Amino acid sequence: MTKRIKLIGSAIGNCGRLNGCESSPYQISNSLANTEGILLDSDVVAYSGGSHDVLAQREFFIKVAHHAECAISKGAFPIFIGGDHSCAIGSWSGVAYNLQKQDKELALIWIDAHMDAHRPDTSDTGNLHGMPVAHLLGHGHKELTSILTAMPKLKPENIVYFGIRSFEKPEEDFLQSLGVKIYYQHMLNNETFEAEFLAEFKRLAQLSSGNVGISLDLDGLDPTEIAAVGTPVDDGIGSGVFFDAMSKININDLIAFEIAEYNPSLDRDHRSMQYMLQLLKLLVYRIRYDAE
Ligand SMILES: [Mn+2]
Repeated sequence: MTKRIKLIGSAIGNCGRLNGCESSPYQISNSLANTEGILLDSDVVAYSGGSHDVLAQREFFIKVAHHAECAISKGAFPIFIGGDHSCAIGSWSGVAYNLQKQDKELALIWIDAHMDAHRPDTSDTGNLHGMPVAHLLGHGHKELTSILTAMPKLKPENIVYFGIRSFEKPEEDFLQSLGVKIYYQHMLNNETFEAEFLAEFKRLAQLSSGNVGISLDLDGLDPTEIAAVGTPVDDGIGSGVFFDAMSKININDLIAFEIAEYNPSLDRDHRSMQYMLQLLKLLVYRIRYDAE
């Protein structure tokens, strides 16, 4: 029997710099069905609150987290589609809660140009898409660190960053004080990325007994190839390099996958959409047919 896949969309965009990401889950699930013939069981949760309305955000993330928790408890593989990257608070809170109930731990690989590790008091903009990692680690608005459970969703030693090249000092100081492992973009290149990524994936798989998540902020990739993001930063991981690495991970150790920050209004040549469709197709095939 093949593993069931559940697409869980977070239609939220106003916690980022530009609006637009909120339509991404609809566009991606439709394009996957129309272009690649892959129709996934999907639920999209739409956010309708203000950009700094913490209580509305809490209600939204609780809904998304419930979908995530429910999918995993039924043995399905969640593919999370954002949304600006604040969506990660809902998705990974749900996954982590499910694991915590079984005395297990989530490990997470975070691919991003940015650290997303601001706390409300260090962020100039107050935009939540710059804060999801801090919240998953248990720091920030109480309303958002307590989605489904008051327990922190991630241990600092269970998250590893790749692609980092734009950040503020308070974020770096915060992560360093916790001992979070960071592969800055300047430490790796398109020749060395794959070996380090696969080694970290394997290490986290052992540490979490096979419960590794990957959250891909599209702006972690090279913006000359993947341009449809609101906060592009020069350089970045080659999109083909990341694709190849994803084709080689042990798929049995991957518990869920997330794509965030795709902004359809910036995708003039549709290259970013084409890339995501190929990546999701790879993932869907690997989960359905490679998984044991
Ligand atoms: Mn991000």
